[in-house]
Amino acid sequence: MCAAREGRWVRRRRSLLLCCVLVAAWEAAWGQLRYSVPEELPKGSFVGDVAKDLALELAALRARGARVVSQGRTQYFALHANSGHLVTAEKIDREQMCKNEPQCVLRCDLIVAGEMKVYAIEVEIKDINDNAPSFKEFQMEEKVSEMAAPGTRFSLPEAHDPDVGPNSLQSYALSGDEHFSLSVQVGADGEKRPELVLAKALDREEAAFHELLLTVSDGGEPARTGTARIRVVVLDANDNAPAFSQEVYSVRVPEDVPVGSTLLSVTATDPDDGIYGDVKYSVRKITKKTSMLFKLEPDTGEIRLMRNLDFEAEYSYELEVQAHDGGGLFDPAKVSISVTDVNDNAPEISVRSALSEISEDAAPGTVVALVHVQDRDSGGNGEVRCSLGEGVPFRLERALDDYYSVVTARELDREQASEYNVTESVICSRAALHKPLA
Ligand SMILES: [Ca+2]
Ligand SMILES: [Ca+2]
Ligand SMILES: [Ca+2]
Ligand SMILES: [Ca+2]
Repeated sequence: MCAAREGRWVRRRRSLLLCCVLVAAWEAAWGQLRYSVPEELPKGSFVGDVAKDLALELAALRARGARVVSQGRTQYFALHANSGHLVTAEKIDREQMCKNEPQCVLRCDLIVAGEMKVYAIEVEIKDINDNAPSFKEFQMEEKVSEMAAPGTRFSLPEAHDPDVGPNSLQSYALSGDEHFSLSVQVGADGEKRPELVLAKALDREEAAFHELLLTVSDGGEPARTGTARIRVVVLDANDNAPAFSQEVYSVRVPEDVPVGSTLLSVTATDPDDGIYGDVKYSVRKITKKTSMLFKLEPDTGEIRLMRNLDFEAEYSYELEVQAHDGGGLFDPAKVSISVTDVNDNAPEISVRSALSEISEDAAPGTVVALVHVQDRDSGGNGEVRCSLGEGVPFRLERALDDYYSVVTARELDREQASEYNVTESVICSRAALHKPLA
């Protein structure tokens, strides 16, 4: 029988065969012949010159019905009758016959029936490097938090090479990224176990994936290799606070801006993923009065006007806002809203003092009324010019800032006009440079 020699089974088989041989009173000779051939030879390849090595006559071998016998189903060897050579009868795969056994020996018997003799033959099947080391999966994924500390280890899949000795798996190598290095642990069983080591801190916002190539080599000549692609997925951590585009947002708006208008938008960005990067806006500090005028939209950062502004009542507002992400990190900013004046007030004229009557011989320049003129707008919008109507014998003189005196321009003549409504003839309007009140 030609089969793998495997410990106990081989011993049991030997004794069984020996027993049979003794019973049959055959003359047996053990282990006299031993050959060595590489695996995977084509059928009919030369193994050994049996006739020569046993010093048997070729003619006698043929005449006495010599043959090679294996007990298993497969006959791996045959005797070439013309040459007396032992040849392969099948292609032999060492990996299939002997798996990881360091030595693979097949046995068969040469039986010379005419002489009642049996010769045991051992054929060692030598390994050739006909298998490349390989991984079960060519593509794999490893998930690593961006907060993982350098030095953290992650197990990698092991490769397998069914060849033995130097033709089997010898080394691993990793390429692709400076963030990772390779460590190979050798177990008590001598197995090499590759591990991924985090060499440099990760940042998902910088690189969310890392593509690595794990290569395994055997020690054959030439060496064969196998590869596996490793995709490291970096898991997000909330390592970024939202950041406003400006520390202070300033805006100037006219006091007549319509209610509901968006006055400005504050914007913050957060490069994290999912809720860690989801920015919402809120008011951090505001007076009660200001809070009734402005509304901050939590999703967009828009600040909208809720009530009419009035420059004359208040022309500047300040509030503090903040942007926060879903992980509790935030950033504050200041908002300054300045209200600009619009010409929305008409001058108000009031008579502070007036004579109810005057003698017609009063000297020109006699004061008959004191008029106060006020415009609640400021600057140019509050500048007022006053005059008197046509055809009255009075003129207007500026008395003090907002005060005007109405004085007689010439001598009066009671016979021509006995009564004047002086205060009604005072006309005030905005300075010519500014648009008239709508
Ligand atoms: Ca190999
Ligand atoms: Ca092999
Ligand atoms: Ca992050
Ligand atoms: Ca964040």
